[in-house]
Amino acid sequence: MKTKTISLLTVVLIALFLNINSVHATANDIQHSKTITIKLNSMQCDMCVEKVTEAINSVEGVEKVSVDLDKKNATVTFNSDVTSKKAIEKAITSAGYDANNKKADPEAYDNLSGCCKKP
Ligand SMILES: [Cu+2]
Repeated sequence: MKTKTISLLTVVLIALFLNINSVHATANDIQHSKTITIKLNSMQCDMCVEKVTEAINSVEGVEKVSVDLDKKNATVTFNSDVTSKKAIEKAITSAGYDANNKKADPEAYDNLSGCCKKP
């Protein structure tokens, strides 16, 4: 009987410990997760959306990307321990698109399809 009580207590303690740990991990993730909006003024069409999304997703540490063609911006959630706004902007300009006040890489821009170039 006594052994049973102890083992039950152990199970409860382990469960409690695991629970505390997972709550802690979640709080930690939120702390290091950052969401920013990047202006994408040179985007023209759905192909641009695809390319920009792909470029942002290729950055290690990016957790969530949503590119809006009408608003001409991207909402990006990333782990600020792994990457930065600057690194994400660089990935976009390297793909041939303007990102915030940073201009597209001219060579990458030249290689874009005609429909993706500024009118
Ligand atoms: Cu396009």
